[in-house]
Amino acid sequence: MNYKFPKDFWWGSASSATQMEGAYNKDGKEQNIWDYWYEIAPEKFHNNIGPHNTSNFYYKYEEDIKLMKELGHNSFRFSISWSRLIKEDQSVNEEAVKFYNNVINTMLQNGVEPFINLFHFDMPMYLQNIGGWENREVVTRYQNFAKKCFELFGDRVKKWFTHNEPIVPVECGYLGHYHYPCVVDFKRAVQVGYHIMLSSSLAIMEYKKLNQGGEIGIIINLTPSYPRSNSEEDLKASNIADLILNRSFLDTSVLGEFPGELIEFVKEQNLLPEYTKEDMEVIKNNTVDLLGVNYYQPRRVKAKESKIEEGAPLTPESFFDFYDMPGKKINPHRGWEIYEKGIYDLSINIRDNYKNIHFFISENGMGVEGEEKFKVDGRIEDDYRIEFISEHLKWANKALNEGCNLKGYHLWTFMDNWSWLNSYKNRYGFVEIDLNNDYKRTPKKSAYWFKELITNNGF
Ligand code: BGP
Repeated sequence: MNYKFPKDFWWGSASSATQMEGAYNKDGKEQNIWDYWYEIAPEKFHNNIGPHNTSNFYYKYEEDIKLMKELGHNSFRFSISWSRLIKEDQSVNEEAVKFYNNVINTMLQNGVEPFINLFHFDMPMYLQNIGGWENREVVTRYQNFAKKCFELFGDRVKKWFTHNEPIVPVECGYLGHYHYPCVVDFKRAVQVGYHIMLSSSLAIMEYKKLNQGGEIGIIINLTPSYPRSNSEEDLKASNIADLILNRSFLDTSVLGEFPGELIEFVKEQNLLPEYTKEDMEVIKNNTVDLLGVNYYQPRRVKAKESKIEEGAPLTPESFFDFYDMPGKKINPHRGWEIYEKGIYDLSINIRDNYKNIHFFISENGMGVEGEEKFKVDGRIEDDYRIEFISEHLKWANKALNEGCNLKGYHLWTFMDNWSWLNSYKNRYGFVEIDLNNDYKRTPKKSAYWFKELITNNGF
């Protein structure tokens, strides 16, 4: 064996409430932005498949958790649906409490540790209607939701995460048209980003008060920024991309402060959000215990060359251009670059610049369209996924050997799930879902390969 991992390494996978639960309007669940958006614009979703048609974990969680155990997983990250747990009148939905208790207890009975995330892009519609993350009141409502989750489940759950990919609601919802409310407005986006980070610190504060003996962190998608060249202009462009898209979230979570350079930039561009000194103190005093890092692709950057159209709104991309590096490896289905060494580079960055905090790869994965064509005797032979995972793990292993505090690896995702605008176009799971046959679960070849890897704790 060439690549050995430490004892107690966290092996497993991740998913999120909206993407896997189903039962979108059952047992007291209220609407979130995805349910609403699908209702008003179903044509935006690939093949018109919305969040109403997910893998039905709500009804099949026992079968799924047993399968996780059979496949050797020791941990699984999922999220609690805010709009399922807390009703518009702010009371707790007891049906939801029952469901999440059942899930957590079943996981513990099967030796699969629950890692719970509190926000995975799923703002309740009753809160979006009062401004969503733009409204400071929603930050307080999130703080109450987080506290309630700790009180209800924290006796058994010892790994908590405040947010998944805090940049995404900002970038896709307020700097693009990929998440509701589809606004392009840099100033509003900065306010949203600031409030999300504040909400994270407030949740950490609540967690610490309860002294439940677990750990709390955040999950950030790090896209290491690589400049086209070492020219001053390219380096500057790459630095600004890193500052806005990575460090806004990473520095704040781990070091308790927004980078000075970022504050300067925001002031210069007249983008300063509304904030208070008290809130900045909360951010300073409530940093994370651990970090989840989602890694899919790097960001190749060059100095701005393209012209900004007259009247076009200001966005982060007003300050840099993407560099289409010749010869780069691409996943043709998702269009994302595959650059395995990125996992090593970001690990070294965390070791050297972020207190060598302990972290794990909380998402990494390969979305593939049309996987049925790889079926042999009823099983998808996804050798490309095995190669993808093992090539990333080789670099993760090197990072470990060089002193990085890496604690685990979770694949996105356990079973094929519904994904935002792409619905089921690209499949990521260890386990195939048959949409035409009551969401029947069938493990792919990679699931058995991964099982063996976990059994040997290496490959
Ligand atoms: C991450 C999200 C996941 C998941 C994944 C794959 O950014 O945390 O929710 O969707 O990306 O992306 P996609 O499904 O868009 O291909």
